[in-house]
Amino acid sequence: MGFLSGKKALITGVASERSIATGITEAFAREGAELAFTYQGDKLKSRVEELAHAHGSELVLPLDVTRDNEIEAVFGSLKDVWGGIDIVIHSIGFAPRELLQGGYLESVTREGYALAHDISAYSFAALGKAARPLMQGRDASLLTLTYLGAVRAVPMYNVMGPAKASLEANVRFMAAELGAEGIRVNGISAGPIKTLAAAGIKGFRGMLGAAEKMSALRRNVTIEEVGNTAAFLSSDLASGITGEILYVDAGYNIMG
Ligand code: 0WD
Repeated sequence: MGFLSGKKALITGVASERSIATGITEAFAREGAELAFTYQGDKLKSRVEELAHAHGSELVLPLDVTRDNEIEAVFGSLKDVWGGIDIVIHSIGFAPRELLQGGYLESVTREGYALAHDISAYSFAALGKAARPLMQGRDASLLTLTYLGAVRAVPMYNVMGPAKASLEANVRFMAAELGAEGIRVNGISAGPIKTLAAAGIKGFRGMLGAAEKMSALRRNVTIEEVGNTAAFLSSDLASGITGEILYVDAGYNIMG
């Protein structure tokens, strides 16, 4: 029996077989969680359905996190089918591509800044708000994915830096508020991994190369490693951990 057996988990952010959310799905399925998925846009529907079916799940729902009615519909469906929910995985981030090249002040715009923060940071609070009533009395967990650019001025990460800083502050504020209800809130700060979102960052190869050369383990991390950590953090094995940002970066952030 896996350490997530009996847990009902919603996984967002599957966009391809390389997505971090795909690595999380594999680990969750192996550990016995019951899964539901969301997809953004019709183009991704069949891909996410395929992954869901491979893990015995029929619960695949559309979700663009900029739309309140879609967030409401997702949790409405989960309430109908499951009654409640134990785990939400927020693996969503976005900034307009033009803002992820050149200098920060050179590229940033009011609209781009607002959109990056809406999709990458506010959406975690929005999912937390909607999930909260379904998580009562269940030792539940909310988990998001962040990056070192939240706390360091990583070149080219630009507007995503402030957006991830906001996301990490959300982890702390949400953890403080939801703790009394037995709901834990954490973030995983992953090292660079080649995914669709990462391909949008100019100079991403350089980030991968630097991590490989400079991390304590002298290599990059995999979606399987992030998936295993997500499974642990979302499980009752991590019952004493909340409000935390856990680095899964092969020890890059500790190096001088
Ligand atoms: O190096 C990396 N890949 C790292 C990623 C290092 C550290 C953290 N992360 C974070 C990302 O910032 C993001 O928060 O992990 C999370 C997942 O990213 P990923 O797995 O690297 O990227 P990807 O496979 O592209 O999935 C992110 C997905 C989107 O994919 P696309 O490529 O279509 O933009 O986020 C989803 C979408 O599926 N997404 C949305 N979902 C709902 N509503 C929205 C939206 N408005 N916008 C993007």
